[in-house]
Amino acid sequence: MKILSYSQPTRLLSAACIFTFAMAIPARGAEPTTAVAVLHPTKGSQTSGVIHFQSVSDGKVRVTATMEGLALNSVHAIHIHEFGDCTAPDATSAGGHYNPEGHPHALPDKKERHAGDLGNLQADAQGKASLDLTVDNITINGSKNPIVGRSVIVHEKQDDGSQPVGNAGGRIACGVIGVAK
Ligand SMILES: [Cu+2]
Ligand SMILES: [Zn+2]
Repeated sequence: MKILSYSQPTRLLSAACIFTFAMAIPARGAEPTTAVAVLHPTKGSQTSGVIHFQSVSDGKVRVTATMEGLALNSVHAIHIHEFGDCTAPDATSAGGHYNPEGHPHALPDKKERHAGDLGNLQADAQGKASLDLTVDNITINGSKNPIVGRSVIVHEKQDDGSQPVGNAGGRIACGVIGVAK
Protein backbone atom coordinates (compact mmCIF):
# COMPACT_ATOMS: atom_id res chain seq x y z
CA MET A 1 0.00 0.00 0.00
CA LYS A 2 2.87 2.34 0.75
CA ILE A 3 4.22 2.02 -2.77
CA LEU A 4 0.82 2.70 -4.30
CA SER A 5 0.20 5.81 -2.21
CA TYR A 6 3.58 7.33 -3.08
CA SER A 7 3.97 6.28 -6.69
CA GLN A 8 1.38 8.58 -8.26
CA PRO A 9 2.62 11.92 -6.86
CA THR A 10 6.22 10.87 -7.46
CA ARG A 11 5.48 10.12 -11.07
CA LEU A 12 3.74 13.46 -11.49
CA LEU A 13 6.66 15.27 -9.90
CA SER A 14 9.19 13.64 -12.21
CA ALA A 15 7.02 14.43 -15.22
CA ALA A 16 6.86 18.08 -14.13
CA CYS A 17 10.64 18.17 -13.63
CA ILE A 18 11.33 16.73 -17.06
CA PHE A 19 8.86 19.18 -18.65
CA THR A 20 10.43 22.19 -16.91
CA PHE A 21 13.89 21.00 -17.88
CA ALA A 22 12.87 20.52 -21.50
CA MET A 23 11.30 23.97 -21.68
CA ALA A 24 14.50 25.58 -20.37
CA ILE A 25 16.58 24.30 -23.28
CA PRO A 26 15.87 25.62 -26.77
CA ALA A 27 15.39 22.75 -29.20
CA ARG A 28 18.74 22.08 -30.81
CA GLY A 29 18.75 22.63 -34.54
CA ALA A 30 15.42 24.48 -34.54
CA GLU A 31 15.17 26.60 -37.65
CA PRO A 32 15.27 30.34 -36.96
CA THR A 33 12.11 32.13 -38.06
CA THR A 34 13.34 35.70 -38.40
CA ALA A 35 16.35 37.39 -39.93
CA VAL A 36 17.49 40.97 -40.29
CA ALA A 37 19.98 43.03 -42.28
CA VAL A 38 21.10 46.58 -41.51
CA LEU A 39 22.01 48.30 -44.76
CA HIS A 40 24.86 50.78 -44.72
CA PRO A 41 25.73 53.30 -47.44
CA THR A 42 28.43 52.36 -49.93
CA LYS A 43 31.14 54.92 -50.70
CA GLY A 44 29.60 58.23 -51.81
CA SER A 45 26.05 57.13 -50.94
CA GLN A 46 23.66 58.45 -48.28
CA THR A 47 21.32 55.47 -48.36
CA SER A 48 20.70 53.31 -45.30
CA GLY A 49 17.95 51.16 -43.87
CA VAL A 50 16.78 47.91 -42.32
CA ILE A 51 15.21 44.83 -43.85
CA HIS A 52 13.40 42.09 -41.92
CA PHE A 53 12.57 38.57 -43.04
CA GLN A 54 9.95 36.54 -41.20
CA SER A 55 8.70 33.00 -41.81
CA VAL A 56 4.93 33.03 -42.24
CA SER A 57 2.45 30.29 -43.14
CA ASP A 58 2.81 27.87 -46.07
CA GLY A 59 6.60 28.08 -46.05
CA LYS A 60 6.52 31.70 -47.22
CA VAL A 61 8.70 34.56 -46.03
CA ARG A 62 7.46 38.10 -45.44
CA VAL A 63 10.00 40.75 -46.36
CA THR A 64 9.66 44.24 -44.88
CA ALA A 65 12.14 47.04 -45.43
CA THR A 66 12.48 50.72 -44.65
CA MET A 67 15.13 52.79 -46.40
CA GLU A 68 16.11 56.45 -46.28
CA GLY A 69 18.53 58.77 -48.02
CA LEU A 70 17.39 57.73 -51.48
CA ALA A 71 17.10 60.10 -54.45
CA LEU A 72 13.69 61.79 -54.16
CA ASN A 73 10.74 60.17 -55.95
CA SER A 74 12.97 57.52 -57.48
CA VAL A 75 12.80 53.75 -57.94
CA HIS A 76 15.57 51.42 -56.76
CA ALA A 77 16.24 47.74 -57.23
CA ILE A 78 16.58 45.60 -54.11
CA HIS A 79 18.08 42.12 -54.21
CA ILE A 80 19.59 39.42 -52.04
CA HIS A 81 23.15 38.90 -53.28
CA GLU A 82 25.23 35.74 -53.03
CA PHE A 83 27.86 36.69 -50.45
CA GLY A 84 27.41 38.24 -47.02
CA ASP A 85 30.36 40.49 -47.69
CA CYS A 86 29.91 44.27 -47.82
CA THR A 87 33.61 45.04 -47.39
CA ALA A 88 34.27 46.54 -50.83
CA PRO A 89 33.57 50.31 -50.93
CA ASP A 90 31.23 49.70 -53.88
CA ALA A 91 29.85 46.44 -52.39
CA THR A 92 30.96 44.36 -55.38
CA SER A 93 32.30 41.91 -52.75
CA ALA A 94 28.66 40.80 -52.27
CA GLY A 95 28.83 39.03 -55.64
CA GLY A 96 25.92 38.58 -58.00
CA HIS A 97 22.25 37.91 -57.36
CA TYR A 98 21.56 34.98 -55.02
CA ASN A 99 20.53 32.28 -57.48
CA PRO A 100 20.97 28.70 -56.18
CA GLU A 101 18.36 27.39 -58.63
CA GLY A 102 20.07 28.74 -61.75
CA HIS A 103 17.03 30.68 -62.98
CA PRO A 104 17.09 33.76 -65.21
CA HIS A 105 16.67 37.18 -63.57
CA ALA A 106 13.12 38.52 -63.19
CA LEU A 107 10.84 40.73 -61.11
CA PRO A 108 8.82 39.16 -58.23
CA ASP A 109 5.67 38.79 -60.37
CA LYS A 110 7.48 35.98 -62.23
CA LYS A 111 7.58 32.63 -60.43
CA GLU A 112 10.82 31.59 -62.10
CA ARG A 113 13.50 34.05 -61.04
CA HIS A 114 16.63 34.39 -58.92
CA ALA A 115 15.89 33.60 -55.27
CA GLY A 116 17.29 37.07 -54.51
CA ASP A 117 15.03 39.02 -56.86
CA LEU A 118 12.96 41.23 -54.55
CA GLY A 119 12.03 43.82 -57.18
CA ASN A 120 12.00 47.54 -56.47
CA LEU A 121 11.55 50.18 -53.81
CA GLN A 122 9.69 53.43 -54.52
CA ALA A 123 11.19 56.45 -52.76
CA ASP A 124 8.85 59.28 -51.73
CA ALA A 125 9.42 63.03 -51.81
CA GLN A 126 11.57 62.73 -48.67
CA GLY A 127 13.77 60.01 -50.13
CA LYS A 128 12.21 57.33 -47.92
CA ALA A 129 10.91 54.00 -49.12
CA SER A 130 9.29 50.94 -47.64
CA LEU A 131 8.70 47.43 -48.91
CA ASP A 132 6.25 44.73 -47.78
CA LEU A 133 6.46 41.65 -49.94
CA THR A 134 5.74 37.97 -49.27
CA VAL A 135 7.76 35.46 -51.28
CA ASP A 136 7.76 31.67 -51.56
CA ASN A 137 11.23 31.01 -52.96
CA ILE A 138 13.47 31.51 -49.90
CA THR A 139 13.71 30.31 -46.28
CA ILE A 140 15.45 31.96 -43.32
CA ASN A 141 17.84 29.05 -42.83
CA GLY A 142 15.94 26.02 -44.10
CA SER A 143 16.74 23.66 -46.93
CA LYS A 144 15.19 25.82 -49.68
CA ASN A 145 17.43 28.75 -50.65
CA PRO A 146 18.46 29.82 -47.10
CA ILE A 147 19.28 33.52 -46.88
CA VAL A 148 21.22 33.77 -43.61
CA GLY A 149 24.81 34.76 -44.36
CA ARG A 150 23.91 36.39 -47.70
CA SER A 151 23.49 40.13 -48.21
CA VAL A 152 20.89 42.65 -49.33
CA ILE A 153 21.84 45.30 -51.86
CA VAL A 154 19.92 48.43 -52.90
CA HIS A 155 20.88 49.81 -56.31
CA GLU A 156 21.05 53.29 -57.77
CA LYS A 157 18.50 52.52 -60.51
CA GLN A 158 15.28 50.64 -61.12
CA ASP A 159 15.29 46.90 -61.81
CA ASP A 160 13.61 46.68 -65.23
CA GLY A 161 13.47 42.88 -65.16
CA SER A 162 15.85 42.52 -68.10
CA GLN A 163 18.74 40.05 -68.37
CA PRO A 164 21.10 39.43 -66.83
CA VAL A 165 20.51 41.49 -63.66
CA GLY A 166 17.81 44.08 -64.33
CA ASN A 167 20.03 46.95 -65.51
CA ALA A 168 19.95 48.43 -62.01
CA GLY A 169 23.34 50.17 -61.99
CA GLY A 170 25.67 50.62 -59.02
CA ARG A 171 25.18 49.55 -55.42
CA ILE A 172 24.20 52.27 -52.95
CA ALA A 173 23.62 50.26 -49.77
CA CYS A 174 24.66 46.84 -48.47
CA GLY A 175 23.85 44.76 -45.38
CA VAL A 176 24.56 41.21 -44.24
CA ILE A 177 21.61 38.98 -43.31
CA GLY A 178 21.77 37.51 -39.82
CA VAL A 179 19.50 35.45 -37.56
CA ALA A 180 17.22 37.67 -35.47
CA LYS A 181 15.50 36.95 -32.16
CU1 LIG B 1 21.37 43.62 -56.79
ZN1 LIG C 1 18.27 38.69 -60.24
